[in-house]
Formats: sequence, C-alpha cells, structure tokens
Amino acid sequence: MHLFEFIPASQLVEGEPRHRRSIYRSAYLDIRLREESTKGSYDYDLIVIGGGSAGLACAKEAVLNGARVACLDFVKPTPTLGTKWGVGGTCVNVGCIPKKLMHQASLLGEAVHEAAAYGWNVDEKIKPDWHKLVQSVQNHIKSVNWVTRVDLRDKKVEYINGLGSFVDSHTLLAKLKSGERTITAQTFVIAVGGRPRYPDIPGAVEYGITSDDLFSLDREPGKTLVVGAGYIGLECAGFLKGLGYEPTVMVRSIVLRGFDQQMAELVAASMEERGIPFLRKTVPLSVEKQDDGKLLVKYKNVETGEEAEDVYDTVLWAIGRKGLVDDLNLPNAGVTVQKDKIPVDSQEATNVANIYAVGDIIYGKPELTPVAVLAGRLLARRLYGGSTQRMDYKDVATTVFTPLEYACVGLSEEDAVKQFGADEIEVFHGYYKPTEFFIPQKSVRYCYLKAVAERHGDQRVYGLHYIGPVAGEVIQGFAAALKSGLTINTLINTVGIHPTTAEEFTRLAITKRSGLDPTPASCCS
Ligand code: FAD
Ligand code: NA7
Repeated sequence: MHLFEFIPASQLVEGEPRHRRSIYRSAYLDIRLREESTKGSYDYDLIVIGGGSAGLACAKEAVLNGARVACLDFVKPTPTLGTKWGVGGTCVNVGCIPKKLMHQASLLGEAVHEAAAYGWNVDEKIKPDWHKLVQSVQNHIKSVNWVTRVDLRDKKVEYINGLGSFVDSHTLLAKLKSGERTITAQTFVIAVGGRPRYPDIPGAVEYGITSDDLFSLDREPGKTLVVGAGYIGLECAGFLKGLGYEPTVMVRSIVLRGFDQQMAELVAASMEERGIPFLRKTVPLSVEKQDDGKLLVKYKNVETGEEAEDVYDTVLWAIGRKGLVDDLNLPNAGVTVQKDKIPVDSQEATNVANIYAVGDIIYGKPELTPVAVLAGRLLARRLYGGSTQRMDYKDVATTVFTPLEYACVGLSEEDAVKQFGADEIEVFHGYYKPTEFFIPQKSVRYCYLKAVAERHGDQRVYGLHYIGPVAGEVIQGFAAALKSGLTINTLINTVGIHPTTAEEFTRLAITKRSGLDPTPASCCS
C-alpha cells in the first residue's frame, strides 16, 4: 500500500535533486509517494545497519515512535594488531571518548608542573604510566559498551552482532559469529561509518597502526611518526607529546584542511613551540622493520624530491577515513555510492525509495558525533513520528583537541571572502592573555581569536574562531548565538564574565583592515 507524503514548499531546499519518490512538486507542495509500513509482511519496520552514534540514535528514536527495529553492529579487527571492540561505534570505542581522555591525561601532566608554580609541593619529575592509562580508558569504554547493551534491551531495539550485506532492497544477510541469518524490513538506515585508511606503500599495513589501535596499545608508543595533519593526526601528536613521548607530524600539503588556515597555522606553530617537529611537504615511501624491532621509515619531500629516512618506535597513519560501503553489497539493493560514501538528499534518503543513510557514511557532510546523533534522531522522527524537521548541517561547531585547543563555528575567513568578497567582510581579531597562564609563565603567543563578520549593515557574524584553553566549552554557547543571527553589535555589547577567556569575544574591537596591533596592553580595563 502507498501513502502520499505532503511537504510544504517552505520546507523544500533549493537545488535539491528531484528525488525519485517525488512524483509531483508545485509551488505549494512537494508530494512524495511513500510505502506504508505493512506490519507483518516484513520481519521489522526498520533495520539499522551500524550501531554507532547515528545508528543507535536512529534505532532508539524509531522504537520510541512505535516502530519494530533491529540494529546490526559488527567490528572487523584491525589488520595490524587485530584490535576490536564492542557496540557503540567509533566515538565511544576508538574516537572522541578515548581521545578526550588521553588529551585530558596529557593536560593533567602539564597542570602538575603548573601547580608547582602556584605553590603546591609536587614532585615535578612525574612520569605517566601508559599501561595504567590504557587500562583506565579501556575500563571506561567497556562500561559504556555494557550500558549501551542494557539501554538497547530496555528500549526494545533488537541488537544483532552481525555484519550486514544486502540481498535485495528489503532483505539483509547478517553474518553472525554462529552462522548466518536473513532478515527483512520495510525500511533500512545505513549508518556504517568509516575506518582509518592505510597508504599504499610497502610495510604500511604490516607495521603501521591507526587510531583504531592507539587507545588500547599494549606498549608505550615511544618515538612516533604521525602521518597526516588533519584533526586526528594533530590531536594524537598533541597528547602523545603531553604524555612524554616524541611525536613528529608528517604533513603532505597543508595543516587542517577545511579549517581556517590562519588558525590552523597558529595551532601548528603552538605545537612546534612545545617541541613537536613538523615535516612539511613530505610523504612516506616505505616502512621496514629493523632487527631491533624499530621501524625504519623512508620519506620524500614532494617539492624538492629529496629523500630521507628516520627510525621510529611507532608509525601512526592518520590520513583520513574510508566509508565502509564494501561489505554492504550495495549493488544488490541498487544504492548509489560516491567515493566510498553514500550521497543522500536533504531527507537523508538514498536513490532507493526505502533506504536512508546517516552519520559519517554520507557524502560531503561533517564527520562528527553530534551531527550523526541529531541526523539519526530526526530521521527516525520523520519516518515514524510524523515530523517534517530536517537536519541542518550548517554552522556546526567543532573543536580540535590539540594541547592548545582550537574551536570554531561558521565560516572560515577564506570561505567568507570566497562567498561574499573581501570588500564585504570585516574580521575582528585579538591576541589575549589567559589570567591563569601568568603564574606558571605559560606561552600566550598563540592565544588568539577572531570574529568573521559582514562589513556593512547589521554586521552579522559568519564565523567565530578561538585558540586557547577549553575551546569547546567556550565556543559551544557562541554557536547558539551565531545560529540565532548574532551581530558584532550584540557581541561587543554583551557583558563579559571576568576573568575568563570566553569574555575576549566581547572585547573584540580591532579589525584586520585597520592594521592596528591586536595584542592586548592590559587585562582589566
Ligand atoms: P560509527 O560510530 O563509526 O558507527 C558505525 C558502526 O557500524 C561501527 O560500529 C561499525 O563497525 C559498524 N558497521 C560497519 N559496517 C557494518 C556492517 N556492514 N554491518 C554491521 N555493522 C557495521 N567526533 C566528534 O564530534 N568529536 C570528537 O572529538 C571526535 N573525535 C574523534 C577522534 C577520532 C580518533 C576519530 C576516529 C573520530 C572522532 N570523531 C569525533 C568522529 C566521530 O567518532 C564520528 O563522527 C562518529 O562516530 C560517526 O558515527 P557513525 O554512527 O556515523 O559511525
Ligand atoms: P582528514 O581530516 O581527512 O586529514 C587527513 C590528513 O592526512 C590530511 O592532512 C591529508 O593531507 C593527509 N593525507 C591523506 N592521504 C595521505 C597520504 N597518502 N600520505 C600522506 N598524507 C596523507 O582525516 P582525519 O583522519 O584527521 O579526520 C577525519 C575525520 O574524523 C575528521 O573530520 C574528524 O571529524 C573525525 P592533504 O590535506 O589531503 O594533503
């Protein structure tokens, strides 16, 4: 049986490709053909493939709205060390959570040294215990895995620990530890996420590890070559340094592609100041294991062609992530793939009528947990709760958890200039000195922030960028303000909370265009 779905024209997105279910579109309505859930003819109303941030949020919300739901999750062991983990996906097991815990461990080491300057009698020759740290992190992860299983049971989502692949657009084959099971559903949501890539060079898979192995590594990382200068590479290099190891970052082209490049270079400079070398314009050529167990890495400068080599205890590939489309057998269901990701429309619908995709697996959207969770939840509400609310992927705030953190929301300066033209953009900026940095004499050289705004009219703020302590906590609230149409006038007439670093946004008075010195003279007047 079919239902017509009426969507007001006001909620249509300009330029959205005509979906094949869309049979009539007028100035007033988008009318789509949707098959009604025929309870009984399929095993489930919904099968979610992938039990990570997106899949779990979608599955739980669908059940709340009355659907019969199964959620499959399966983790293939890593190729080098055979690392695997429980339900919950990347964020909980090998992503945000262990990363933030190791970042915190490294900040605490720094804080102990600062404490001495503040008068604490501490032994400054402290040393971290890697094994204890890994154990604590893994214990926390195991407890989250357990809570996740209990939550799924309580919420009546059927959890299937199996690898899903399509037989046809309504049938899935689940490969379980104990055999196979064929299950059917009216609707599918693909939420399989991604896994780290390995470069195609000799020794990469045999000897290199990725973030999938790092947080449970059963030996100290030691001298580590981190290949890749994206978000994950910089974060891992940052906490390894803070924990007393010797990371080097290998950068193929630019640092933090996709982020504001002035801020990205400041982040890199702050890491270099802490003693993390950056091998610029360099790519790895091979990894060989020496007789002493250490790894010999040969590499070359892509501009000069000059080759060099060095020896490391660990090589960490942080060169991006690949969408897990290969195991799904998508041709059987007819789902289109674009560069190992799945393109979807503004309703997260794929090109096949009853199949949707959310989270890291979708093409061209931010790879972030809160994005995956909200998109998954909204999709379930639209499918089963009568909602028409769509996910807004614009102005998503994020933080790079480097030793000196960087958080931002909205447009980078270069994207604002590209979009509106340099004459239409005003950038308000300033360096600042966190009060708590003075006594331990921490470097304030890279504590910097800027607001990218409209030059004329209301001076609407398009982007906010901040480098400094607790960056995520600082930017989160400003993200809500920016989404609500924040203007420079509102920002500088907001009374700050003193003494904080977040208040620096309310003190932004100098524009780049003025050429005035953006370094502060005093802190309290
Ligand atoms: P995933 O969480 O990857 O879940 C997909 C699940 O599906 C996995 O368990 C996978 O094994 C399973 N699966 C795959 N194929 C199949 C199949 N065929 N059948 C059954 N199951 C299958 N984001 C942030 O917001 N903040 C951060 O600080 C942050 N830090 C990160 C740090 C690191 C090191 C990494 C790697 C990522 C980080 N992220 C961060 C990104 C965040 O983890 C992801 O955006 C998020 O986990 C995506 O969720 P997802 O549900 O789309 O995919
Ligand atoms: P990113 O952000 O895609 O960064 C990957 C980095 O690796 C980037 O600096 C790339 O340089 C570099 N890279 C890519 N391929 C290679 C090869 N073959 N050799 C050397 N260097 C290479 O991925 P991340 O893993 O950091 O993060 C992915 C997401 O996960 C992120 O959005 C978070 O939300 C979580 P390039 O700039 O392409 O020259």
